[in-house]
Amino acid sequence: MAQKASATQKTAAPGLDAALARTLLRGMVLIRRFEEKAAEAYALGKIGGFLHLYIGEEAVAVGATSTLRREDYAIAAYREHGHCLAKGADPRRAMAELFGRIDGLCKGKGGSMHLFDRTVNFLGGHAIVGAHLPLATGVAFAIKYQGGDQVVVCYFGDGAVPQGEFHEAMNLAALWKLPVVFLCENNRYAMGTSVERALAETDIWKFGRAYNMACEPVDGMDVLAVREAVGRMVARARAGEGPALLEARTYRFRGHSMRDPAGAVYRTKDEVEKEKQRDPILLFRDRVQAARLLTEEDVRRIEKDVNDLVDDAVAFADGSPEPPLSELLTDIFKEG
Ligand SMILES: Cc1ncc(C[n+]2csc(CCOP(=O)(O)OP(=O)(O)O)c2C)c(N)n1
Ligand SMILES: [Mg+2]
Repeated sequence: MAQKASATQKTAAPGLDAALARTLLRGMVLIRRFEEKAAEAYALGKIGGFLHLYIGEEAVAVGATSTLRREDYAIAAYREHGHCLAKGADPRRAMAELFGRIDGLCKGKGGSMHLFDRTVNFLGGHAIVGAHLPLATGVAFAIKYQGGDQVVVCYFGDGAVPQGEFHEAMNLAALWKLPVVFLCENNRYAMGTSVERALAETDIWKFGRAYNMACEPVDGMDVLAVREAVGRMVARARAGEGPALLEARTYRFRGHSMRDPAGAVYRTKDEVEKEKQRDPILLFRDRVQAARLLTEEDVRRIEKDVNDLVDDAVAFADGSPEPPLSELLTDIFKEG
């Protein structure tokens, strides 16, 4: 009995039970492992083009998605493997897309920056910084126009904030009370440019005030904090109370892309090491173990299951053929 009481106390998160702890931990471990394997495959020349890793930021996509229904929408920029997997995409088809193979989510024609999965309402994967924010507002407009009750979560980086599209999208969303949650992943850099060098106001959440929308910062390394904040904003949006801007403070442990593997030119070693102490997976793992929601054995099993799943995804991608020449002119928008 005494043990039970102390376990409840240490949980310190209302509604967190073993099943939810498992789901959140597994979701983050899956993204981490998927990307570690993708980095290996990239080094082996199996993935062409760019590859931007989300490692370090997993708590944002997993915490946010845990508040969504399957029919809700998510839309993201080009560092989107995590958001796509969190929304429920099949890791095999996601990996095959990175490999440029026919069984990929977009038949191998989109690649790493253009994952898209209509079956789970994941709307991309957008490589032009800031360009998907007006799309998110447009989707939210369509939902309202059609009388639906879905919500859109729009992930974007700090690098999109000085863009005009950010402000246009926020203004219309607020003016028309649209069901969209703008979720800025502030990892403090846009390629090699720090937010201090790019933004007149570095507390990004405060831009929400200018557009009369709910806004606040949230610890992006704490999956439960993200879940709590996004959950509240999603509930408001679903109830017709309009959009929100959240600033998740996070950090990418790797460089901008595989062409800048460590991001060592514009960040100090000390800074990176300090941030790694706040690894969202380790923090959450320790927390749920301390609260006795999961045992060490449970954690090991989750890691093993995920490793097997990702190995299988790589084998699937490897075995999938390249798109045939006949696919060259399909899926292309053409008027008239
Ligand atoms: C309109 C536009 N300008 C410039 C670029 C080149 N570019 C690619 S990624 C990037 C940085 C974006 O940083 P951020 O939005 O913070 O996302 P993060 O990479 O940190 O996830 C830039 C400037 C681009 N893709 N689109
Ligand atoms: Mg950034």
